[in-house]
Formats: sequence, C-alpha cells, structure tokens
Amino acid sequence: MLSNTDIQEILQALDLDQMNAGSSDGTDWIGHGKRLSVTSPVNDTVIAEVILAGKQDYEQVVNAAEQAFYSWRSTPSPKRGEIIRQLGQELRLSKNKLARLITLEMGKSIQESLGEVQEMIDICDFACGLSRQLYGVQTHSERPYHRMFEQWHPLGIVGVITAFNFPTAVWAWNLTIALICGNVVVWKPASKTPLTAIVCQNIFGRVLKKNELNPAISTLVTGSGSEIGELLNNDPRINLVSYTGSTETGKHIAKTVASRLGKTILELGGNNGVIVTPKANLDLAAENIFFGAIGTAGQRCTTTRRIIIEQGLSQAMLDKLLTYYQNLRIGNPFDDNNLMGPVVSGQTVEIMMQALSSIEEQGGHILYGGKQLSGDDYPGSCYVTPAIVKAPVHLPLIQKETFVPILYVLEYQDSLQEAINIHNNVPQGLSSAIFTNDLLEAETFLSALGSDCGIANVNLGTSGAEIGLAFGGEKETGGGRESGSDAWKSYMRRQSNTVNWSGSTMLAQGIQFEQ
Ligand code: UN1
Repeated sequence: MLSNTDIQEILQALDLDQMNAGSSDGTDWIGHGKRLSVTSPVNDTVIAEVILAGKQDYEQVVNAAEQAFYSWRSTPSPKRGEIIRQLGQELRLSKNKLARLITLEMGKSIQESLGEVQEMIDICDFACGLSRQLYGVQTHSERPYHRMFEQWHPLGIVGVITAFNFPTAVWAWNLTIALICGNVVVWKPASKTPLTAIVCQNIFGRVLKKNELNPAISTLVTGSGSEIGELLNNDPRINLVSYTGSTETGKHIAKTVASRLGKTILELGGNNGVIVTPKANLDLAAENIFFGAIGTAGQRCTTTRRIIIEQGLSQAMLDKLLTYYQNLRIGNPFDDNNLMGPVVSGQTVEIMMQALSSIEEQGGHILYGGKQLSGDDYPGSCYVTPAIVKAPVHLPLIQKETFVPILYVLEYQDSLQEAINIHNNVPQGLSSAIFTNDLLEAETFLSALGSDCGIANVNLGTSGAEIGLAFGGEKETGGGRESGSDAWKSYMRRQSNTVNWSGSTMLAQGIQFEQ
C-alpha cells in the first residue's frame, strides 16, 4: 500500500514542499492566485498544495520569456541542441523519481510512467540530432546570377498547454523541438498534474543555470484553462499555442487564436479503431488490443476504443479478450504486478458509469466490466473494471471520445471496404490499426482508400507510438503534428530568399521596365 511516509518520500526526493508556488519566470517561483489541492487518485488523499498564477504572475512570466527569446534566437541551433542533450541526461538520472511522481499524481502504472519518462529522454536525443538538420530547400532561379533558397527562423514564444494523461512527455515533445528551433516556451500544465510540471521546470532550470543561460527560455504558469489558458490564447505575444486535450476546448482555442491570426498545433480527441480481418493472427490482435484498451486506464489519446471485426471471428476474439480482462490485475499502480491503476478522478468514474448506462439505453450490451471497485485491494475510490461492450455499428455514443476504459466491439459482414467505412465513420481521426497477414488488405488500409487517421498501423496497436514519426491526427483531432519527422516545421517561420549577385536589375517573368 501507499503510506503517508511513501508519499512524503516521493515529494521530498524531488524537492517538493507541502505548499508550492506553481509558476516560474525561470528565476523565481511565484503565485498570487487561488490555492489548489492536489489529490492523488491512487488513494484519494491530498498530497500537496499549489498556488496558482494570477494575472500579474502571467505577465511576469511572459515578459521574462519575451526577453529570453532575444538572446536564445541567435544561439546557434546545435548549441541549443546541446542544452537539450543535457536535459536528456538529467532526465536519465531522475527517471525513477519522476516516474513515481507521475504515478502518484495521475495514477498510471509505474511501468507506464517509466515509459513516459523514457519518451522524454528519446525526444531529447531526437531533438539534439535534429538541431543539426533544420534543412531548407534551395532551387534554381530563372534569372542568371541569382540564388534562391528557403530558411527557417524561430517563431518567438510557444505556449504549451498539456493534459493530465501524459503530464510530462507532451511537454517534452513540444519543449525540445520548440527550443532547438530557437523559440522559448511558456508551459501551462493540466490542473490535475501541477507537481510533475514544477519538478520538470526545476530539472530543466538546473541545466539552464549550469550553462549560464537566460532561465526564462523555459517558464511555467499554472492555472485554469478559463483564466490562464485564455490569457495565452488571446495574447498576441504568444506566436504559437500548442494544445493537447479535448476537441471541445480545442475548437475554442482554434477560434480564439485564429481571430488574432496566431498559429496553433492541436492534438485533440481520438476514437481509435482496430480492424481485425479473417487473415489476422488473432492472438497477436488480442494481445495488442488489450494493451491499447487498458494502457493508462483507457485515458490515452491513442487508446483503442473500437474493434471492427469480421462477424465470424467476433466470438473467438471476445473469448480471448475476456480471458485477458478477467485476469487483469487492477490496483495500486506502484505495485509492479498491477497493469492498471485508478482512473484520474471520481468525476471520471462517474462519466464512465453514465456512459455505460446510456450505452445500454442505446442498444449496446455490456459484456464485461464497468464496475467501480472497492475493498482491501483498492486504496482509493477511482478503481474500475474496464468494460467491453458489444454494440450495433450505429450506436450514437460510439461517435464520442469518452475518455474512460470502454472498448466497443463492432462487427462487419464481409468486405474490407465495409470495415474501413465503419472505421472512418467517426468525427475523430487520430490513430488506427489493422490486423491482417494479407499484403493487399494491409496496403488498402494504408492507402488513400483506407484509414483516414494521422496514424495507421499494421499488426500493432493504436497506442504507444515512438517519437520518431510525427504525432497527431485528422478531422476533429485537429490536424496538428508534434514530436518527430518534420513536425519541427510548425514551430518555425519559413522565409523565401532570393539573392541577386549579377550587379544589374533583372525582373522575373521577363518583364521589361526600362525608361
Ligand atoms: C497522448 O495520449 O496524448 O502513442 C499521447 C502513445 C504515446 C503518446 C500518447 N506515445 O500512446
């Protein structure tokens, strides 16, 4: 179990106090707003308090960030990459401690928290290498003795708004790429997870201090979306807002930032489906669906929420999944034996129960789970059994991303095209997968006729993406891309350059303009 002494140890190992100022301009910790009690979903206890930012704190942070940008933008990119390399080293040293805090604050299994910190380390390595590869194209001018090329310059201040479910990795994706591109970052973490944010700010702060850099390159402002989020969204000094969270809030942010013609990167809701065809290895499919549906207690953007399976296979798949679900060890997420911890809050438990009752009203059939757990094995009130629901294809709730562990099993009759149509018939478009050993089916799924998602996998699940590729999705997922590949381009402004080294005037398109 998790004693108060354990909690104190986790907090003290990372220099957290009982009461913590939640914002930092890089130099000072500040907070003039309300007090927030941080409750652990592991055992429902208040683990610490955080003082949120007031408007003056926000101003102090953004003013400092603006000043820091002026020096950081002219630091050579490989030197910026070196700072990120050092951040990666610090994270390696703090990996266990930080993972324990993530688990304490939001409840994911310790294995998954370790994975999250590893994801931060991986993106540091990636960004460090990328800092020497911010390539622009060059092409040939139609005019003699002219040179044409494109360059990439930093945008300025990047506002990063993150969600509770990946409280540190999503910050790291944004921070590392934004920084090597020459931007500075103002981070607004989720109100559920301010403690991990304070620790990350401290860890990176130490790196900046050691290198005698302006510490306001990376700043933190903790507060609600309606107060601090709104300040960021409306502030013309924030050149890019990168938001991870719900589609509803994402739509609001998109409108607000667009009204001042600012830029956004949006990584919003997913409703991720897996197609299983008669050519699939069913064991492989079941194993991957299990992790995809259960990981982070069904609270990843990439969580597997729908299986679209050929009707003849459905019972065999359900039998396999039921065996996995029945043997699933749920409980204290610090215990390595448990694969699933609590969901993040009592409110989430309620959302799940409400969703399950409307599913039944709408004609779905709960095959397994969907119960709140209590008793000695469960140190708090946020433990649930994940649910498997057999549902008609047109069940209205399937169109929504309910951010809880409910897996829908949908059947298709015969053709792959029918399965793809069912798969694509939701408003969201983040991640998707097909299980098949048939090359033609796999290629169809990956083609323009196939999955309409930002991520499409063959013979592996919808969640657990590596950092090397761009991460994000289409439709109501928002269209933004973060992390690897050339996602860095969204954090920079493109400049087209032409240099005339002929010594005389030559107009393009052959225009004559002589007196
Ligand atoms: C998220 O849930 O917002 O692919 C991010 C994954 C992780 C990242 C998830 N690498 O599941």
